[in-house]
Amino acid sequence: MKTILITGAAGDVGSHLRRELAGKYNLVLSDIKPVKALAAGEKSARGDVAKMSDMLRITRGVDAIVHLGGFSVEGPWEMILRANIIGCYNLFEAARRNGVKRVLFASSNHATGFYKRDEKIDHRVYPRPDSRYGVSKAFGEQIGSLYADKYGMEVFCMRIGNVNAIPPDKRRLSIWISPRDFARLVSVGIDNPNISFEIVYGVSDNRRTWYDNSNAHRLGYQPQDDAERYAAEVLAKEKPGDPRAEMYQGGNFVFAEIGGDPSRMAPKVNKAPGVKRAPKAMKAAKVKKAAKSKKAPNTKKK
Ligand code: 15L
Repeated sequence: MKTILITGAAGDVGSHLRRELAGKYNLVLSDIKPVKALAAGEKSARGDVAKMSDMLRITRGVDAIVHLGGFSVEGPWEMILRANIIGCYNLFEAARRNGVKRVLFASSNHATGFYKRDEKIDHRVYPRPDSRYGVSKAFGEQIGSLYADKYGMEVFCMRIGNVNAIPPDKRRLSIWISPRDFARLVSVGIDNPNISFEIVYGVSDNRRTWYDNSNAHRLGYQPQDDAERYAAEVLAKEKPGDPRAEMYQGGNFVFAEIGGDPSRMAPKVNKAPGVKRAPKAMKAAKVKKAAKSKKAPNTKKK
């Protein structure tokens, strides 16, 4: 039986995963806080992702790592830097030094949160993070790419939507993943022998999906759940949200801290194939540019 290290094992996602994977693998459960009530086949290994010495200790002797550890929402830069940038580097570097080839990285839908909800994106699109948190997830994917290319590690990046027993709101009807589907996806990442570097979306088979998840399916992922089953219940409880947040896949993460207008943050022209520019944002950017180019009132005429 393979021995799998799960970082961030005491968190919500880690707790779901621990329950779903019980008996399938030996689990080494790591978190900054103690992991409680260990069952047969489970070991605890306390560690802080920001400390290289801890990461070197906990990654020793495992067959694969599921890296869930870090800061899991938007936060102050210092927190994101410590837990998600330094922490993620430490994890990959410690794995490399200990000869652990396979790393599953918990990326997030917020690495691509600036895509609009009427766009369908696949694993090849350019990241469009919606937050410092989203940037840290794009960084984790890129560290993974570097370690796969340079050191031959096997890296499986999961852009996770929302792991929950039931989808909590309308946005999550498109990005929800049931705990058992998440465990199925993680098992693909652990057991598929042909992984070098892959990006997949961590979502169930949702009718309202924004993702073309064919890469996950190609690698063997067969989700069994669909958020639509809960749609009537979820929509009946949905309170009217901010219409601006509803335009973007990342929801509230998109306009937090920019004075409430995402069009102010219209991304610069990106000519990479498959990356579309949001038409309204483009219009707003043009209007702003035109306004800027007009002469200021106190400009002297010659
Ligand atoms: C995430 O990446 C977070 O870790 C999780 O807490 C949720 O906010 C989720 O995204 C989401 O977008 O629902």
